[in-house]
Amino acid sequence: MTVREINFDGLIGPSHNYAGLSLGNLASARNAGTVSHPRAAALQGIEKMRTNLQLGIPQGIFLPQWRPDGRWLSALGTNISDAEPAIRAAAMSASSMWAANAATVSPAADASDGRTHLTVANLVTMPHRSHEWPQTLAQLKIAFSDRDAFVIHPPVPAPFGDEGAANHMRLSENHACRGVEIFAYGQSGGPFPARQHLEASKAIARLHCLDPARTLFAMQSEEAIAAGAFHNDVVAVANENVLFAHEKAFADKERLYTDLQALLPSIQIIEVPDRSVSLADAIRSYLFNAQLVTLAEGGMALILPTEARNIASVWDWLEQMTSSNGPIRRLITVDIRQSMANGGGPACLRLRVVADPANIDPRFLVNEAKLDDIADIVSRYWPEEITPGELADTRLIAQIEQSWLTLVDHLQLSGDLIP
Ligand code: SUG
Repeated sequence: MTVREINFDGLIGPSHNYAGLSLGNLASARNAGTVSHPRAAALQGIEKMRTNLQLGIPQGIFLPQWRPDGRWLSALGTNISDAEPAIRAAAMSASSMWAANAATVSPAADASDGRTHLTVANLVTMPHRSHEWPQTLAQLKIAFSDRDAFVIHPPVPAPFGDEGAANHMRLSENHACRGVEIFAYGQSGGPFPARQHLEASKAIARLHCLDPARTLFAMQSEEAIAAGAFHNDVVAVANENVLFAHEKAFADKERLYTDLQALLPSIQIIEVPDRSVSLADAIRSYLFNAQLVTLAEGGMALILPTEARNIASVWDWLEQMTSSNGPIRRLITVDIRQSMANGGGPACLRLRVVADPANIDPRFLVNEAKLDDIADIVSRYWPEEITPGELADTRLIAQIEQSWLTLVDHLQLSGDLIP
């Protein structure tokens, strides 16, 4: 059995648009009402997946969801043409692209029953995200259908908000061995909601059969949420024995660092001081929303959005870090501007699963050739642009539906996923 870290990226769906739906997500608010480019967005996401493949990291994919979500609209007693603009935009959102919010994953090495656990996120805080979980759950059940290897849990019940892996980190000597899991939660975010609730995180830790002695609950700092860190992965990221975090990410960092050092003596904590990179610059650049990955040649790389290169304080700090002989050796930038404009960076677009790829349904794993085919479908079917004002346009909706049907048919998943 070969356990690897596999990144499952959400393919950016044909209804990708900028509706300003996420309170507390500064990019979403800033770009509300602007014209989106779903085709370019999906192609950018595919290029990011290729970057991972070229580094020798196995790559998976989650499919976009069926939009508009007619089931959700009918449960609200309406439909896409009659719905109020905010409900219509929520029903059309392509937000499932941010796969870090699909589920929380605990690898088999951490669970007392020796299986990998996945809990689909309820995303109850934001209306447009609250109806993602049924279609996400359907995909998880197919992708991870091997019951000896995986346990899939339904969402934690409302009102306990759960936003999935975006508020969860795992530290370990290496991916395959027993780790320490950190659940970040929020209590207060100034003017913005705290989207991850402690009660949800505790429930997941219990459901995943984690060892309480190796499970930490760390509160996000109010200042970070108020500055736009609506998920903890906007201010911290971990990989194997490295924690890379902003000085102001956590309410009580001393306690977190002390607990981590006791549980994982080899830990390397790389903290970025606020005086070098302010919270505002960290959030504008998405410096921490990078994929921190282990390289085949040894050492680690940060896969960052191009925006990180454009902010001098951030890039200077990164260059200094990589020249200092620490564990992070390489900086790789990817252009995912379409997703970034809605507050979704490289780390938001992927869900990490540490498992044996042989136990996963191959329809959810990709290589270069499969990405070529998907890119071809995207180029032929995805709308070139969408203005929020045209979300009820019947021609646009027909094109979005046709795009989805063509893709799932190509991946031989139609029968299983059509809602
Ligand atoms: O939930 N944006 C997403 C971005 C999610 C980023 N994910 C992680 N940090 N892991 C959100 O706020 C904007 C949609 C809009 O405004 O149209 C949106 O949902």
